[in-house]
This record gives sequence, structure tokens and C-alpha cells, in this order.
Amino acid sequence: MPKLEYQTAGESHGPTLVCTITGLPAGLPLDMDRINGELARRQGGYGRGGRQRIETDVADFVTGVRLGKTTGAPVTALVKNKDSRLDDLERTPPVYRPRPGHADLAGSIKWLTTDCRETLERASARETAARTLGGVVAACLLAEINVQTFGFVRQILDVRTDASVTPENWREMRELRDASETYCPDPAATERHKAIIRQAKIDKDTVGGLCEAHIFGLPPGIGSCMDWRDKLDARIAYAVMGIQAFKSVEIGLGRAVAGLHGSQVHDPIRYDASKKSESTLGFVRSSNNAGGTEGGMSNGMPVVVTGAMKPIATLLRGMPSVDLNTKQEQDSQYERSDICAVSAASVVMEAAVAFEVARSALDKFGGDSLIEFKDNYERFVETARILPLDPPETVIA
Ligand code: EPS
Repeated sequence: MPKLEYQTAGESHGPTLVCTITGLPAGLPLDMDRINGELARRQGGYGRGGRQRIETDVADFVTGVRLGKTTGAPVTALVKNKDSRLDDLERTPPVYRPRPGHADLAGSIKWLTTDCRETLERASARETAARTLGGVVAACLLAEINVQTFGFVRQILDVRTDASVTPENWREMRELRDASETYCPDPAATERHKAIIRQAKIDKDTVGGLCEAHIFGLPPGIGSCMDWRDKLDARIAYAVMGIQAFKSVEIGLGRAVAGLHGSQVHDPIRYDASKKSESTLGFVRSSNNAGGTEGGMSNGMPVVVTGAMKPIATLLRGMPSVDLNTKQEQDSQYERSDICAVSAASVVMEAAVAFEVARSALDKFGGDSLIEFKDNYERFVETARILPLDPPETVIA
């Protein structure tokens, strides 16, 4: 049985992007509105460059799907590039002056060339369209066990929203997010974000920010503490750091835990039988500083992930650099780009986190078909709800 995995292929200005997903159970209906909706959302956000006016990203499933449902075979989907011109040297010329912050310098040396284009075409964030596609397919699987995902922009440059996102209000927050041009569920912060991006454009500069993703409805016990490679938080961190331009990832309080006492950090546990049917199985926490994971496993609380995206490396005004052929100092080369892509990155990060959660859920519940996967999930939560399994008199207090 293959594990749930995905791989992407394709260049920014090649003919197509490809996403291949293996290990999906058979019978999963693909919610095409959701998949294409998220692809469209990833194309948007205030501060994007001219490329997004050219492209119309839609998923074209070419293997592993029949009559709208997965068959259990590897799933391949394409996102075609309209701006396809990889072999046209006039329109896609060599790049000899690497952009500080981009993959240009390290990649050109790694692959022993002075033409950074060899690297940048693949390093480009265009690839995140394919990664988003894979993540949203995984989110379709999570929806089958009532696990929902919500991603948004927490901060751009130094303007941060204090909006609080909870299992009760996240749908309302989603409406606010969807009304925001920077995907931030706070209209006042959105206006300030837009002003920051406008000013960066005038200054021929770029800006980054913070993305946040919440996963709701995950029962305790997804992931594992038995092998560090199976820790849910470790997998999420790996996936988020794998997104272009991300420089840090935090779960829950993140690095703030370092400056607090244990009594301030750890989330007290209570039991409320009236909440037994919820995904927490009745274990109530008055705070969620752990961000929904303890010991590398979900604990029933929402999984909360924050990722920091650096400012886009392509600056219209250039940055000090050198020509790789002459070694002479010259400003970095300009390629059409974005001023700010934090909004788009919030869509990518939500999808990337969804994929890791789905992978860990499949590791736990398994199943060749969706029916089996859901049955295994139901049996697990039902059993967990009736613990202890031994007669009470045999349980040592
Ligand atoms: C990117 C440069 C720009 C961005 C691109 C990422 O591409 P282009 O040079 O074609 O204008 O638009 O992002 C996307 C194309 C996308 O779909 O997100 C880069 O250098 O990383």
C-alpha cells in the first residue's frame, strides 16, 4: 500500500505544471469547485504582478479519477501555463545577475552554470499552483471525516491583526477573509496592508508577512510520538518550510514558549461529558497554546500553524549583486514579479498543512477505499469515547 505522497513538476514558463498524488483511497469525490476555487484564490491577493492577469489556473485531472472519484490509482493533474515560452530565448533570456534572496546564486553554482534561469524556472513560486492542487485534494479527504481547514493572512510587514479565530467563529472569519483584498479577516488591517503594498510599489521594494492556518475537527491521536518522523508537528514544519520564501514555522505559541513558565504555557485539561461527541471527545482545554499538538500528536484542539514569508526577492530597484560571467559588481536583474504574495502564500500554506494532516490521518486509519477509511475513523473515535475498555474495578486508580 503506498503512503499518501505528492510530487510536483513543471517550470514557471514551461507548458504545464503537474501534481502527482499517490496513496489516495478509492472512491473519494473530488470537489472541483473547491479545488478550482482555491487555485483561483492563490492567483489573487493585493500586490500580485502582471502574470496573474495572463493565467487562469484550473485543474485538469488526467489519471486516477473516474466519474469524478478517485480509483486508488496514482492521481495526476495538470495546471496549464498560458505564459509558456521556456525555449524562446528572446522572451525568456538568460539571467546572469543573481537576485539576493532568490535561488539564483546557489542554484547556478550547484548546477554549474552562470545562467540563473536554469534554476529560477523551477524555484519560482509558480510551482505552488501544483502544490495547492495536491493540498486541496487532501482537504477533500479530510472533509469526509469532518476535518476543516482555514488559512488567512495574520500580518503584512508590521501590521498585524489581533482577530481571534475559533471553532465557533471561523466560518464568519472566512467571510471576512474572502471580502479582504489581502485575505485578512480584519477590514481595518486590510486597508493598512494595502497602503503598505502601494508604498512598497512606489519605492520599487517588496514586503512579506505572516500566514496562519487552523485545522478544525481533528480527533486526538493523529501523528505519533513513537518515531520522530511521524510527529504531526514535525511533518507540518517540514512541509511549510518547503514553501517558496518561507523562513520560519511555528505551532501554537511557537517560539514565545521560550520566555514563559510551564504554568503559563501548558493548556489545563478538564472533562465535560456533554462535549463527548465533539472531536475533543470531551477533553476541554481553556487555552490552546500547544496549537493542537502534544508529543507530535493531535490533542483534539485546533491545529494552529504560523509561517513567515520573506519579502519577494525580485526588486524593481535591484539589489547589489555581481555578473556571474564577469564577476563585476552590478545590480541584480529584474524579472516581472509580485510586490507582495503573502495572500497567495496563505492559500498555499493552508493546502500544504492539509496535506500533512491528511497523510497522518491516512497513516492512522488506512483503508483502500473511502468507505474503509471512514469506517476505521468512526470505530476509533467510538472506542476512544468509551474508554476505559477494561471493567472499572480492574483499573488501578
Ligand atoms: C515568481 C515570479 C513571477 C511570479 C511567480 C513567482 O512570475 P513571472 O516572472 O512569470 O511574472 O508571478 O508566481 C507565479 C507565476 C504564480 O503563479 O504564483 C518568482 O520568481 O518566484
